[in-house]
Amino acid sequence: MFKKLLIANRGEISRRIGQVARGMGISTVAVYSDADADLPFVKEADEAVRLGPAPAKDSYLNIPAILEAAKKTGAQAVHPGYGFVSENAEFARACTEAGIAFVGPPPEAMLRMKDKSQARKLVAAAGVPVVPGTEDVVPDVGTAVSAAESIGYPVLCKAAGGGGGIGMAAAKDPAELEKVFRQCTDRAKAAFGREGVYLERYFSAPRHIEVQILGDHHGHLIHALERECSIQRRHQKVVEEAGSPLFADGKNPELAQKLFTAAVTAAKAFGYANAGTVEFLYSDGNVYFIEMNARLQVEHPVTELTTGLDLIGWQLRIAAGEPLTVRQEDVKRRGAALEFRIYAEDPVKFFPSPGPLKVFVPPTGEGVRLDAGYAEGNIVTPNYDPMIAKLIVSGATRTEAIERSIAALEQFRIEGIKTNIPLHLRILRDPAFRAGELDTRFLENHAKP
Ligand code: MV4
Repeated sequence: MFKKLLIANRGEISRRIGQVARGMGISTVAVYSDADADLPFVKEADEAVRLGPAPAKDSYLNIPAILEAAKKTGAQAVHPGYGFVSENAEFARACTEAGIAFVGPPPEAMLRMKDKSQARKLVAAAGVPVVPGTEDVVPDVGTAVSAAESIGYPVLCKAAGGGGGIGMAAAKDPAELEKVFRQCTDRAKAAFGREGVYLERYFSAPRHIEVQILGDHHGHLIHALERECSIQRRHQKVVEEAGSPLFADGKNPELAQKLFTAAVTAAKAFGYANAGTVEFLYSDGNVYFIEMNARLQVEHPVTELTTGLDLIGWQLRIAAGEPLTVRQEDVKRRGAALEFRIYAEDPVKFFPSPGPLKVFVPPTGEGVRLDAGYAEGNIVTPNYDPMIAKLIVSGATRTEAIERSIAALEQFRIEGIKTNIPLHLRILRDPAFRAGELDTRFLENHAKP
Protein backbone atom coordinates (compact mmCIF):
# COMPACT_ATOMS: atom_id res chain seq x y z
CA MET A 1 0.00 0.00 0.00
CA PHE A 2 1.07 3.61 -0.56
CA LYS A 3 2.78 5.34 2.33
CA LYS A 4 1.78 8.85 1.27
CA LEU A 5 -1.25 10.14 -0.67
CA LEU A 6 -1.80 13.61 -2.11
CA ILE A 7 -5.46 14.67 -2.25
CA ALA A 8 -6.02 17.02 -5.19
CA ASN A 9 -9.28 18.51 -3.98
CA ARG A 10 -10.87 20.58 -1.20
CA GLY A 11 -13.71 20.68 1.30
CA GLU A 12 -15.68 17.67 2.47
CA ILE A 13 -14.29 15.23 -0.10
CA SER A 14 -10.66 16.04 0.68
CA ARG A 15 -11.45 15.59 4.35
CA ARG A 16 -13.24 12.29 3.79
CA ILE A 17 -10.52 10.83 1.55
CA GLY A 18 -7.95 11.92 4.16
CA GLN A 19 -9.86 10.20 6.97
CA VAL A 20 -10.08 6.92 5.03
CA ALA A 21 -6.41 7.06 4.02
CA ARG A 22 -5.12 7.81 7.52
CA GLY A 23 -7.30 4.98 8.80
CA MET A 24 -5.36 2.71 6.44
CA GLY A 25 -2.01 3.93 7.74
CA ILE A 26 -1.42 6.22 4.76
CA SER A 27 0.00 9.68 5.44
CA THR A 28 -1.91 12.50 3.68
CA VAL A 29 -0.94 15.66 1.82
CA ALA A 30 -3.63 18.30 1.38
CA VAL A 31 -3.32 20.99 -1.27
CA TYR A 32 -5.17 24.27 -0.85
CA SER A 33 -5.83 27.70 -2.25
CA ASP A 34 -5.44 30.97 -0.36
CA ALA A 35 -9.22 31.01 0.21
CA ASP A 36 -9.16 27.64 2.01
CA ALA A 37 -6.10 27.86 4.28
CA ASP A 38 -8.22 27.72 7.48
CA LEU A 39 -10.54 24.87 6.53
CA PRO A 40 -10.58 21.50 8.36
CA PHE A 41 -9.27 19.50 5.39
CA VAL A 42 -6.00 21.49 5.54
CA LYS A 43 -5.60 21.25 9.31
CA GLU A 44 -6.37 17.53 9.50
CA ALA A 45 -3.87 16.47 6.81
CA ASP A 46 -0.40 15.32 7.82
CA GLU A 47 1.09 17.89 5.43
CA ALA A 48 -0.39 20.75 3.44
CA VAL A 49 0.92 22.52 0.35
CA ARG A 50 -0.36 25.86 -0.96
CA LEU A 51 -1.25 25.71 -4.65
CA GLY A 52 -1.97 29.36 -5.35
CA PRO A 53 -4.62 32.10 -5.25
CA ALA A 54 -8.35 31.44 -4.81
CA PRO A 55 -9.50 31.08 -8.46
CA ALA A 56 -9.70 27.35 -9.31
CA LYS A 57 -7.63 27.82 -12.47
CA ASP A 58 -4.74 29.03 -10.27
CA SER A 59 -5.17 26.37 -7.59
CA TYR A 60 -7.28 23.18 -7.82
CA LEU A 61 -7.05 23.12 -11.64
CA ASN A 62 -3.38 24.10 -11.71
CA ILE A 63 -1.88 20.79 -12.88
CA PRO A 64 1.80 21.84 -12.78
CA ALA A 65 1.37 23.10 -9.19
CA ILE A 66 -0.36 19.85 -8.11
CA LEU A 67 2.35 17.67 -9.68
CA GLU A 68 5.04 19.85 -8.11
CA ALA A 69 3.41 19.42 -4.68
CA ALA A 70 3.29 15.63 -5.16
CA LYS A 71 6.95 15.46 -6.16
CA LYS A 72 8.09 17.80 -3.41
CA THR A 73 6.31 15.82 -0.68
CA GLY A 74 7.17 12.39 -2.08
CA ALA A 75 3.52 11.35 -2.48
CA GLN A 76 3.22 7.97 -4.21
CA ALA A 77 -0.38 8.45 -5.27
CA VAL A 78 -2.88 11.23 -6.06
CA HIS A 79 -6.61 11.01 -5.33
CA PRO A 80 -8.45 13.66 -7.37
CA GLY A 81 -11.86 13.44 -5.60
CA TYR A 82 -14.68 14.71 -7.84
CA GLY A 83 -14.79 17.78 -10.11
CA PHE A 84 -11.56 19.76 -10.73
CA VAL A 85 -8.93 17.40 -12.27
CA SER A 86 -10.80 14.16 -11.53
CA GLU A 87 -11.85 13.34 -15.11
CA ASN A 88 -8.84 14.86 -16.83
CA ALA A 89 -7.05 12.11 -18.78
CA GLU A 90 -3.98 14.31 -19.35
CA PHE A 91 -3.64 14.82 -15.61
CA ALA A 92 -3.96 11.08 -15.00
CA ARG A 93 -1.30 10.45 -17.63
CA ALA A 94 1.02 13.13 -16.24
CA CYS A 95 0.80 11.50 -12.79
CA THR A 96 1.67 8.07 -14.17
CA GLU A 97 4.55 9.49 -16.20
CA ALA A 98 5.91 11.11 -13.04
CA GLY A 99 5.79 7.71 -11.32
CA ILE A 100 2.78 8.67 -9.18
CA ALA A 101 -0.29 6.40 -9.11
CA PHE A 102 -3.53 8.11 -10.18
CA VAL A 103 -6.43 6.90 -8.01
CA GLY A 104 -8.97 6.48 -10.78
CA PRO A 105 -9.54 4.74 -14.09
CA PRO A 106 -6.93 4.26 -16.83
CA PRO A 107 -6.71 7.43 -18.99
CA GLU A 108 -7.70 5.34 -22.06
CA ALA A 109 -11.02 4.44 -20.38
CA MET A 110 -11.61 8.11 -19.53
CA LEU A 111 -11.05 9.08 -23.15
CA ARG A 112 -13.48 6.41 -24.41
CA MET A 113 -16.35 7.94 -22.41
CA LYS A 114 -15.46 11.60 -22.82
CA ASP A 115 -17.30 12.02 -26.12
CA LYS A 116 -20.90 11.19 -25.14
CA SER A 117 -21.91 10.26 -28.68
CA GLN A 118 -18.98 7.83 -29.07
CA ALA A 119 -19.68 6.42 -25.60
CA ARG A 120 -23.30 5.68 -26.63
CA LYS A 121 -22.12 3.96 -29.77
CA LEU A 122 -19.54 1.87 -27.89
CA VAL A 123 -21.98 0.58 -25.24
CA ALA A 124 -24.82 0.06 -27.75
CA ALA A 125 -22.49 -2.21 -29.75
CA ALA A 126 -21.91 -4.18 -26.54
CA GLY A 127 -25.67 -4.71 -26.17
CA VAL A 128 -26.47 -2.00 -23.60
CA PRO A 129 -29.86 -0.26 -24.09
CA VAL A 130 -29.35 3.39 -25.05
CA VAL A 131 -31.96 6.10 -25.61
CA PRO A 132 -33.13 5.86 -29.24
CA GLY A 133 -31.07 8.41 -31.16
CA THR A 134 -28.32 9.04 -33.69
CA GLU A 135 -25.35 6.69 -33.88
CA ASP A 136 -22.87 9.54 -34.37
CA VAL A 137 -22.65 13.30 -34.14
CA VAL A 138 -24.93 14.96 -36.68
CA PRO A 139 -23.03 16.94 -39.35
CA ASP A 140 -25.77 19.39 -40.42
CA VAL A 141 -29.38 20.53 -39.96
CA GLY A 142 -30.67 18.48 -42.91
CA THR A 143 -29.25 15.26 -41.45
CA ALA A 144 -30.71 16.20 -38.06
CA VAL A 145 -34.22 16.68 -39.47
CA SER A 146 -34.19 13.36 -41.33
CA ALA A 147 -32.74 11.52 -38.30
CA ALA A 148 -35.45 13.02 -36.06
CA GLU A 149 -38.07 11.68 -38.48
CA SER A 150 -37.08 8.10 -37.61
CA ILE A 151 -36.34 8.76 -33.89
CA GLY A 152 -39.73 10.42 -33.44
CA TYR A 153 -40.46 13.81 -31.85
CA PRO A 154 -39.84 15.30 -29.36
CA VAL A 155 -36.05 14.99 -29.72
CA LEU A 156 -33.26 16.31 -27.54
CA CYS A 157 -30.12 17.84 -29.00
CA LYS A 158 -27.05 17.17 -26.81
CA ALA A 159 -23.43 18.30 -27.04
CA ALA A 160 -21.07 15.32 -27.55
CA GLY A 161 -18.36 17.15 -25.60
CA GLY A 162 -20.77 17.93 -22.77
CA GLY A 163 -22.51 15.84 -20.20
CA GLY A 164 -24.29 17.08 -17.12
CA GLY A 165 -26.98 18.75 -19.21
CA ILE A 166 -24.92 21.67 -20.54
CA GLY A 167 -26.11 22.85 -23.95
CA MET A 168 -29.09 20.45 -24.12
CA ALA A 169 -32.19 21.63 -26.02
CA ALA A 170 -35.43 19.87 -26.96
CA ALA A 171 -37.43 20.22 -30.19
CA LYS A 172 -41.07 19.21 -30.80
CA ASP A 173 -41.06 19.51 -34.61
CA PRO A 174 -38.71 20.05 -37.59
CA ALA A 175 -39.05 23.86 -37.46
CA GLU A 176 -37.98 23.95 -33.82
CA LEU A 177 -35.19 21.45 -34.50
CA GLU A 178 -33.68 23.75 -37.14
CA LYS A 179 -33.44 26.50 -34.55
CA VAL A 180 -32.33 24.22 -31.69
CA PHE A 181 -29.67 22.42 -33.76
CA ARG A 182 -27.84 25.71 -34.47
CA GLN A 183 -28.26 26.90 -30.90
CA CYS A 184 -26.95 23.62 -29.45
CA THR A 185 -24.00 23.57 -31.89
CA ASP A 186 -23.03 27.16 -30.97
CA ARG A 187 -23.30 26.46 -27.25
CA ALA A 188 -21.28 23.25 -27.56
CA LYS A 189 -18.53 25.17 -29.32
CA ALA A 190 -18.54 27.94 -26.72
CA ALA A 191 -18.60 25.57 -23.71
CA PHE A 192 -16.41 22.69 -24.92
CA GLY A 193 -14.48 24.05 -27.91
CA ARG A 194 -16.07 21.34 -30.08
CA GLU A 195 -19.31 21.72 -31.97
CA GLY A 196 -20.41 18.06 -32.28
CA VAL A 197 -24.03 17.41 -31.27
CA TYR A 198 -26.22 14.30 -31.38
CA LEU A 199 -29.93 13.58 -31.05
CA GLU A 200 -31.91 11.42 -28.65
CA ARG A 201 -35.60 10.90 -28.15
CA TYR A 202 -36.65 13.35 -25.46
CA PHE A 203 -38.22 11.95 -22.30
CA SER A 204 -40.18 14.73 -20.63
CA ALA A 205 -39.96 13.53 -17.00
CA PRO A 206 -37.59 10.58 -16.60
CA ARG A 207 -36.07 9.28 -13.38
CA HIS A 208 -32.31 9.44 -12.97
CA ILE A 209 -30.89 6.13 -11.77
CA GLU A 210 -27.18 5.40 -11.57
CA VAL A 211 -25.17 2.28 -10.80
CA GLN A 212 -21.94 2.21 -8.78
CA ILE A 213 -19.09 0.23 -10.35
CA LEU A 214 -15.87 -1.12 -8.83
CA GLY A 215 -13.25 -2.86 -10.95
CA ASP A 216 -9.67 -3.91 -10.35
CA HIS A 217 -6.69 -4.22 -12.69
CA HIS A 218 -6.97 -8.02 -12.78
CA GLY A 219 -10.18 -8.31 -14.79
CA HIS A 220 -12.67 -8.41 -11.89
CA LEU A 221 -15.49 -5.86 -12.11
CA ILE A 222 -18.69 -5.67 -10.06
CA HIS A 223 -21.59 -3.28 -9.51
CA ALA A 224 -22.62 -2.02 -6.08
CA LEU A 225 -26.34 -1.54 -6.77
CA GLU A 226 -28.17 1.65 -7.71
CA ARG A 227 -28.79 5.15 -6.46
CA GLU A 228 -31.68 7.40 -7.39
CA CYS A 229 -30.77 11.03 -8.02
CA SER A 230 -33.90 12.40 -9.67
CA ILE A 231 -34.27 15.36 -7.32
CA GLN A 232 -32.17 18.02 -8.98
CA ARG A 233 -32.31 21.71 -9.71
CA ARG A 234 -30.59 23.10 -12.79
CA HIS A 235 -28.55 19.90 -13.13
CA GLN A 236 -27.38 20.13 -9.53
CA LYS A 237 -28.40 17.16 -7.44
CA VAL A 238 -30.20 18.05 -4.21
CA VAL A 239 -31.24 14.71 -2.63
CA GLU A 240 -29.88 11.28 -3.52
CA GLU A 241 -30.88 7.91 -2.19
CA ALA A 242 -30.03 4.21 -2.13
CA GLY A 243 -31.81 2.19 -3.27
CA SER A 244 -34.23 3.61 -5.77
CA PRO A 245 -37.89 3.49 -4.62
CA LEU A 246 -38.48 1.90 -8.04
CA PHE A 247 -37.01 -1.32 -6.65
CA ALA A 248 -38.29 -1.04 -3.05
CA ASP A 249 -39.57 -4.23 -1.41
CA GLY A 250 -38.31 -6.35 -4.29
CA LYS A 251 -40.37 -4.50 -6.91
CA ASN A 252 -39.38 -4.72 -10.61
CA PRO A 253 -36.73 -7.44 -10.12
CA GLU A 254 -36.30 -8.07 -13.87
CA LEU A 255 -35.74 -4.38 -14.53
CA ALA A 256 -33.19 -4.19 -11.69
CA GLN A 257 -31.28 -7.12 -13.17
CA LYS A 258 -31.38 -5.54 -16.61
CA LEU A 259 -30.02 -2.29 -15.13
CA PHE A 260 -27.11 -3.97 -13.30
CA THR A 261 -26.18 -6.14 -16.28
CA ALA A 262 -26.24 -3.06 -18.53
CA ALA A 263 -24.01 -1.15 -16.09
CA VAL A 264 -21.41 -3.92 -15.84
CA THR A 265 -21.45 -4.49 -19.62
CA ALA A 266 -20.97 -0.74 -20.23
CA ALA A 267 -18.10 -0.45 -17.74
CA LYS A 268 -16.36 -3.48 -19.29
CA ALA A 269 -16.84 -2.05 -22.79
CA PHE A 270 -14.96 1.07 -21.66
CA GLY A 271 -12.13 -1.02 -20.19
CA TYR A 272 -12.97 0.50 -16.82
CA ALA A 273 -11.11 0.02 -13.55
CA ASN A 274 -11.41 1.67 -10.10
CA ALA A 275 -14.69 3.31 -8.93
CA GLY A 276 -17.08 4.73 -11.50
CA THR A 277 -20.77 5.36 -12.12
CA VAL A 278 -22.98 4.43 -15.04
CA GLU A 279 -25.92 6.83 -15.49
CA PHE A 280 -29.32 5.78 -16.81
CA LEU A 281 -32.68 7.34 -17.47
CA TYR A 282 -35.80 5.44 -16.52
CA SER A 283 -38.95 6.13 -18.51
CA ASP A 284 -42.11 4.09 -19.10
CA GLY A 285 -40.79 0.87 -17.62
CA ASN A 286 -37.38 0.88 -19.32
CA VAL A 287 -33.83 1.95 -18.46
CA TYR A 288 -31.50 3.59 -20.96
CA PHE A 289 -27.77 4.32 -20.67
CA ILE A 290 -26.93 8.03 -20.98
CA GLU A 291 -23.30 8.39 -19.88
CA MET A 292 -20.58 7.07 -17.58
CA ASN A 293 -18.72 9.15 -15.00
CA ALA A 294 -15.06 8.33 -14.50
CA ARG A 295 -14.87 9.39 -10.87
CA LEU A 296 -16.01 8.89 -7.31
CA GLN A 297 -19.39 10.64 -7.06
CA VAL A 298 -20.49 13.17 -4.46
CA GLU A 299 -23.29 10.79 -3.45
CA HIS A 300 -21.10 7.68 -2.95
CA PRO A 301 -21.84 7.59 0.84
CA VAL A 302 -25.42 6.33 0.35
CA THR A 303 -23.92 3.31 -1.40
CA GLU A 304 -21.34 2.83 1.35
CA LEU A 305 -23.97 2.97 4.09
CA THR A 306 -26.34 0.52 2.42
CA THR A 307 -23.83 -2.02 1.10
CA GLY A 308 -21.13 -1.80 3.78
CA LEU A 309 -18.50 -1.28 1.07
CA ASP A 310 -15.66 1.15 1.75
CA LEU A 311 -15.52 2.70 -1.73
CA ILE A 312 -12.60 5.04 -1.08
CA GLY A 313 -10.65 2.24 0.63
CA TRP A 314 -11.21 0.07 -2.43
CA GLN A 315 -10.17 2.89 -4.75
CA LEU A 316 -6.83 3.08 -2.93
CA ARG A 317 -6.27 -0.69 -2.85
CA ILE A 318 -7.19 -1.03 -6.53
CA ALA A 319 -4.85 1.84 -7.49
CA ALA A 320 -2.08 0.06 -5.56
CA GLY A 321 -2.65 -3.01 -7.75
CA GLU A 322 -4.48 -5.14 -5.20
CA PRO A 323 -7.25 -7.45 -6.36
CA LEU A 324 -10.88 -6.61 -5.58
CA THR A 325 -11.80 -9.45 -3.24
CA VAL A 326 -15.50 -8.58 -3.03
CA ARG A 327 -17.59 -10.94 -5.15
CA GLN A 328 -20.77 -9.82 -6.87
CA GLU A 329 -22.85 -12.21 -4.78
CA ASP A 330 -21.48 -10.57 -1.60
CA VAL A 331 -23.00 -7.19 -2.53
CA LYS A 332 -26.35 -6.96 -0.77
CA ARG A 333 -28.42 -3.95 0.20
CA ARG A 334 -29.17 -3.52 3.85
CA GLY A 335 -31.58 -0.73 4.71
CA ALA A 336 -31.93 2.63 2.99
CA ALA A 337 -29.92 5.85 2.98
CA LEU A 338 -30.60 9.43 1.94
CA GLU A 339 -28.11 12.21 1.24
CA PHE A 340 -28.97 15.90 1.50
CA ARG A 341 -26.60 18.37 -0.08
CA ILE A 342 -26.40 21.37 2.22
CA TYR A 343 -25.83 24.42 0.01
CA ALA A 344 -24.99 27.94 1.13
CA GLU A 345 -27.96 29.42 -0.69
CA ASP A 346 -31.34 31.02 -0.19
CA PRO A 347 -33.87 28.15 0.25
CA VAL A 348 -36.56 29.95 -1.76
CA LYS A 349 -34.79 32.10 -4.35
CA PHE A 350 -31.70 29.83 -4.66
CA PHE A 351 -29.24 32.78 -4.70
CA PRO A 352 -25.78 31.91 -3.33
CA SER A 353 -25.29 32.92 0.30
CA PRO A 354 -21.57 33.07 1.17
CA GLY A 355 -20.46 34.42 4.54
CA PRO A 356 -19.11 33.49 7.98
CA LEU A 357 -20.32 30.31 9.69
CA LYS A 358 -21.00 32.02 13.01
CA VAL A 359 -22.77 28.97 14.37
CA PHE A 360 -22.35 25.46 12.96
CA VAL A 361 -23.72 22.68 15.18
CA PRO A 362 -24.33 19.49 13.20
CA PRO A 363 -27.02 17.05 14.26
CA THR A 364 -26.27 13.72 15.88
CA GLY A 365 -28.39 10.62 16.20
CA GLU A 366 -28.90 7.06 15.14
CA GLY A 367 -27.93 6.58 11.48
CA VAL A 368 -26.78 10.20 11.06
CA ARG A 369 -23.49 11.02 9.32
CA LEU A 370 -22.25 14.46 8.36
CA ASP A 371 -19.50 14.99 5.79
CA ALA A 372 -18.75 18.70 6.19
CA GLY A 373 -16.12 20.82 4.48
CA TYR A 374 -16.38 23.60 7.06
CA ALA A 375 -16.44 24.10 10.81
CA GLU A 376 -17.84 26.85 13.03
CA GLY A 377 -15.85 30.05 12.53
CA ASN A 378 -14.89 29.29 8.90
CA ILE A 379 -15.93 31.60 6.09
CA VAL A 380 -17.80 30.25 3.06
CA THR A 381 -16.30 32.18 0.13
CA PRO A 382 -17.92 32.55 -3.30
CA ASN A 383 -14.96 30.97 -5.12
CA TYR A 384 -16.19 27.39 -5.42
CA ASP A 385 -19.29 25.20 -5.40
CA PRO A 386 -21.74 26.35 -2.68
CA MET A 387 -22.06 22.84 -1.17
CA ILE A 388 -20.78 23.11 2.40
CA ALA A 389 -21.74 19.67 3.74
CA LYS A 390 -23.60 16.45 3.05
CA LEU A 391 -26.01 15.04 5.60
CA ILE A 392 -26.29 11.29 5.08
CA VAL A 393 -28.95 9.39 7.01
CA SER A 394 -29.58 5.67 7.01
CA GLY A 395 -32.29 3.46 8.45
CA ALA A 396 -33.62 -0.07 8.27
CA THR A 397 -36.30 1.18 5.87
CA ARG A 398 -36.76 4.27 3.67
CA THR A 399 -39.48 5.48 6.04
CA GLU A 400 -37.15 5.20 9.03
CA ALA A 401 -34.43 7.06 7.11
CA ILE A 402 -36.95 9.80 6.25
CA GLU A 403 -38.06 10.26 9.88
CA ARG A 404 -34.46 10.35 11.09
CA SER A 405 -33.64 12.87 8.36
CA ILE A 406 -36.42 15.23 9.44
CA ALA A 407 -35.21 15.04 13.05
CA ALA A 408 -31.60 15.66 12.01
CA LEU A 409 -32.37 18.58 9.68
CA GLU A 410 -34.56 20.22 12.34
CA GLN A 411 -31.68 19.93 14.81
CA PHE A 412 -28.98 21.27 12.44
CA ARG A 413 -27.98 24.78 13.61
CA ILE A 414 -26.31 27.05 11.10
CA GLU A 415 -26.11 30.82 11.55
CA GLY A 416 -24.33 33.46 9.48
CA ILE A 417 -25.33 32.14 6.07
CA LYS A 418 -28.57 30.94 4.52
CA THR A 419 -28.86 27.26 3.62
CA ASN A 420 -31.28 25.04 1.73
CA ILE A 421 -32.22 23.06 4.88
CA PRO A 422 -35.81 24.41 4.71
CA LEU A 423 -36.04 23.07 1.14
CA HIS A 424 -34.91 19.63 2.31
CA LEU A 425 -37.61 19.62 5.00
CA ARG A 426 -40.25 20.59 2.42
CA ILE A 427 -39.10 17.71 0.20
CA LEU A 428 -39.19 15.22 3.10
CA ARG A 429 -42.75 16.27 4.00
CA ASP A 430 -44.03 16.08 0.43
CA PRO A 431 -46.49 13.19 -0.05
CA ALA A 432 -45.10 12.33 -3.51
CA PHE A 433 -41.57 12.12 -2.10
CA ARG A 434 -42.73 9.90 0.73
CA ALA A 435 -44.50 7.67 -1.78
CA GLY A 436 -41.26 7.42 -3.78
CA GLU A 437 -42.85 9.10 -6.80
CA LEU A 438 -39.82 10.88 -8.15
CA ASP A 439 -38.76 12.30 -11.49
CA THR A 440 -36.38 14.95 -12.75
CA ARG A 441 -39.22 17.54 -12.74
CA PHE A 442 -39.97 16.95 -9.05
CA LEU A 443 -38.86 20.39 -7.82
CA GLU A 444 -40.83 22.16 -10.55
CA ASN A 445 -44.04 20.66 -9.14
CA HIS A 446 -43.42 19.89 -5.46
CA ALA A 447 -41.94 21.09 -2.15
CA LYS A 448 -43.04 24.68 -2.75
CA PRO A 449 -42.72 27.14 0.14
C1 MV4 B 1 -32.19 13.49 -21.05
C2 MV4 B 1 -33.45 13.90 -20.58
C3 MV4 B 1 -34.55 13.53 -21.31
N1 MV4 B 1 -34.41 12.80 -22.45
N2 MV4 B 1 -32.10 12.76 -22.18
C4 MV4 B 1 -29.56 15.98 -17.96
C5 MV4 B 1 -28.19 15.72 -17.48
C6 MV4 B 1 -27.60 14.74 -18.44
N3 MV4 B 1 -26.65 13.89 -17.81
C7 MV4 B 1 -28.77 14.04 -19.01
N4 MV4 B 1 -29.91 14.84 -18.74
C8 MV4 B 1 -31.11 14.55 -19.29
N5 MV4 B 1 -31.07 13.80 -20.40
C9 MV4 B 1 -33.19 12.44 -22.85
N6 MV4 B 1 -33.09 11.73 -23.98
C10 MV4 B 1 -33.52 14.64 -19.40
C11 MV4 B 1 -32.35 14.98 -18.75
C12 MV4 B 1 -32.52 15.74 -17.54
C13 MV4 B 1 -32.12 15.23 -16.32
C14 MV4 B 1 -31.52 13.99 -16.22
C15 MV4 B 1 -31.12 13.52 -15.01
C16 MV4 B 1 -31.37 14.25 -13.87
C17 MV4 B 1 -31.96 15.48 -13.94
C18 MV4 B 1 -32.34 15.99 -15.16
C19 MV4 B 1 -32.96 17.24 -15.22
C20 MV4 B 1 -33.33 17.72 -16.43
C21 MV4 B 1 -33.11 16.99 -17.59
